[in-house]
Formats: sequence, structure tokens, C-alpha cells
Amino acid sequence: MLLTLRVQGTRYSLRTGNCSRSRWLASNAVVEKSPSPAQPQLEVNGSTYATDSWTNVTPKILSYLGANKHLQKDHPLSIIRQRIVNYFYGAYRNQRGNPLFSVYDKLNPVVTVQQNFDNLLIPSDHVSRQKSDCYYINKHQLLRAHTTAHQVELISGGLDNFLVVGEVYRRDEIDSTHYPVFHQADAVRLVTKDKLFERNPGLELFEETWTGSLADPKLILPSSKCMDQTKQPCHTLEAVKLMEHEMKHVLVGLTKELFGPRIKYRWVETYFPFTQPSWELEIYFKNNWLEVLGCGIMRHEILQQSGVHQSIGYAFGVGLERLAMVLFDIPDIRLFWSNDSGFLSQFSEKDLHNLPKYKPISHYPQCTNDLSFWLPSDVDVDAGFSPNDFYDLVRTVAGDIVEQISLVDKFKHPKTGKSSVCFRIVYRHMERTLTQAEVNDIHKQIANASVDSFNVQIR
Ligand code: FA5
Ligand code: MG
Repeated sequence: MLLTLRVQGTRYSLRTGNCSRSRWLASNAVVEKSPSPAQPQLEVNGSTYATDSWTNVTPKILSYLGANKHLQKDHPLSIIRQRIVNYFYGAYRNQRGNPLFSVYDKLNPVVTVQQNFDNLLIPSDHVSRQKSDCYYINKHQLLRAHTTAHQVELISGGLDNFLVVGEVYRRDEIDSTHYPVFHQADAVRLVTKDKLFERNPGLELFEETWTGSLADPKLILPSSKCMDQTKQPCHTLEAVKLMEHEMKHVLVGLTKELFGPRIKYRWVETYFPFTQPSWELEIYFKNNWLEVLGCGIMRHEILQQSGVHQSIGYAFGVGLERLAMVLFDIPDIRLFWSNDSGFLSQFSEKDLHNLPKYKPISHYPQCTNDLSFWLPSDVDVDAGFSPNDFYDLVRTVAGDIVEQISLVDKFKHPKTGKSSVCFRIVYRHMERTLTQAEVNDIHKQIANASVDSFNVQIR
């Protein structure tokens, strides 16, 4: 099937094969709906959007929607997501001992300009809004450039402690640390006066002199007006300092949880239109300071426009790839998009706290052969049989050209009571392409050695 998309005068064609077809049509079909080439429409995630002179999404970029690497079992980004979520579940609990934070990790990445920028007080001339920096569907809608885009809708819905995890889209170069799609986790925590000043009930969140009304949030101030690093005019210094202390304590805790208690870190003052004061947290890694997250005290205008008048909040946003590259020693950000089982099979979410270091995989093609055998009649598949023995034998016979072995099937014959197992062996040479004949030969040697060593019967 040929799908066509016209973007800014360029016609993109996309031929969908057997495997990609369902993915495109299921969640991210890009179909030229309108017969008129002048005003085509885009169908993204089941909704139809008009295109205009701002449209700059490409079929390639749209193909990432629905990939959800942060939710894919055993994917390194999913492992990092779970580590962050579990940390927050543990760090904040209510009186009954249940986690205070709720998690939103499947929100639609198509957002409005209002959500991505206006709601967050990002000035209308801010560089981050440029067409050269974002993937626009049209003048009013884009693929979110940060997960912060969901803040106002969630706070307006009544939430006061939440995490948002998802992929974000930014027009950027492709090299070992940049990719046009990467993942972020954002968090918001709001607290009321009673909670913040539990031990100091005389203190206030807001300055006595502050009238309660702020400038119209639609009247976004130029950046220079919010550079005061101490506090926003409406807040008391006590409220800001207590909130800052809690936020930094929690984020340093998260950093230590991820990188170990001895990690060297520092706070760097910075500017975000939606927080004031604002910081970046950097860690010292391989002789360099590496920025891992941005955070700050939420601008009160944002809370007010979300219907929250009696709380103060902190927010932060962290990049998942950056954490995963450090934690797993993954050298290239493109690897996160790899579907190669040689990459994916290295990670497992079974033990979230024992993260393996990534081992470079060869770029030569894989060859996969299965091997099935009957176990001796006195050996039971679930009792006397150990797959590890077989793995060792394979390593001995075939050496480094075996990239993976997995037990794909086991079964017990109902009449004879004999057990059968099937292993899948993936072969790949690090320096050259293996021929099937060569692989078959080695596979045969493994079969023979199994018969000799374990008294099995090849099926
Ligand atoms: C933001 O996106 C803010 N929304 C974060 C924030 C949220 C601040 C809430 C305050 C309150 P920034 O563009 O710096 O900020 O990105 C946040 C994090 O995403 C960075 O610290 C980094 O870890 C990661 N990140 C940013 N750009 C890239 C990139 N090109 N590749 C990989 N990770 C990136
Ligand atoms: Mg930054």
C-alpha cells in the first residue's frame, strides 16, 4: 500500500510492507485524505488535522508515534522510567501508606501551541517556538517539545502530585547524543500552607502586601522580568526556601538512587519561563559536568490559571536517554530505537537494581537456528534439567559467534512422559557476515556435542 503526504510542497510517499502496515494504520496512519493537494489533511493517532504553512512533520517523524519505548518490556528507557516512578512512590506516601504521586505515561503527544507554550508563559518571541525547532502539525498543533506541556490540563483536572512520562519531539541534529525524538519525565508537586508549614503554623505562603491578583497570564512578561533568582513577588521567602529545600532534597535523592550515593553533583541557576527560581542539576561523569534535569518553583500565574490559588508548587523535567546512556554505558542515542535483539536482549526489568553495562553489538546480520531435543527418560524438564549446562556447552563449541541463546519451548509427552526442549540460537560474527552453510555446520556440532554430553535425542 502506498501512503502519500504532502508537506510544504514536498510529496512524501510511504510504502507500507506487511509488518509496518498495521502499525501505521493502527496508531499513526498518515493518509492523504483530501483529494485537493492544496490543503491536505493529516491523520495522526486517529484524529484528522488540517495542514498549513506551519506544517513540518514528516512521515518519518510521525512513524515514532505509538512506539512507546518507555513502556516496552525490558527496554532500557522503560527500566529508567520504573526506577524514577518507584522512587517517587517511595518518597511520598499518604497517611494510609499509599503512593501520593499518580503517573501519566500514555498521554497523546499531539498538543496545542497553548499547551506547549502559552500555558507555560513562554514568551511569544521565544526561540523554542520556532518552526526550525519544533515539529508542527499546523499553526495551532505540534508534537510536544517537552512533557511539561501537560502541566496545566492535569492541575486543572484536580491533580496535585503527578509524573508525566513520554516521548518529546525537537528538530535537532542526529548524532550520538541527539535524536529528534527523546523521552522525558516531568513532575509537579503542589502543597498547601497547612502542609508546608505544619511545624510553623504562623508562616504564610504569600506576601501580606500581595493583593492576590497577578498580571493577566495571557500578558506574558518578557524574559528579563522574571530573572530574579530569589523568588516571585507573590511568594514569601520562607515558603520558597522550604519548597526549594524539599525539591532539591528529593531530586538529589533520586540522583543518588540512580547513580549511587557517591555521585558528585552541583546545582546551577538557570531560567525557565514557567519556574522562578529555576535550577539545573548536573552530575560529574567521565570528567565532565552533565546536565540531567531542569526544575524550579512553579510560576504562580500557572497555578492560578489552573484554578489553584492556595498552594505553592515545584516542577522538574528530566531526560531519560541521558540517564540511561550513563547508567547502562550506552554510547549512541540511536541504539534506543534499535529493534535488534542483540541490543534488546541485554536488558531485563526483572532486577531493576542490577543494571548491566551495554556490550557493543556487531552490525553484521544475525542467523537464527532452533535446536530441539528429547531429554533422557529419567530427566524431567522442570526438575533435573538445567539450561545453563546447555548454554555452557554452546559457548564451548561455538565461541563468540553465538550472540544469544533462549529456551523457546518445553513440553512433556503425555503418553511417554519424556520431556522435550527447544532452544533458539542467534549467531552473529563481530567482523564479517556468516554464511548459512557455516552456521549450519556449527549448529550440527552443537547438536552432536549435546548428544554426547547429555545423552539427548535430537528431534
Ligand atoms: C525542559 O524541557 C523543561 N521542560 C524542563 C523543566 C520542567 C524545567 C519543569 C522546569 C520545570 P530542557 O530542554 O533543558 O528543559 O530539557 C530537560 C531535560 O531533558 C534535560 O535536562 C536533559 O536531560 C533532557 N534533554 C534536553 N535536550 C535533550 C536532547 N537533545 N537529547 C537528550 N536529552 C535531552
Ligand atoms: Mg536544559
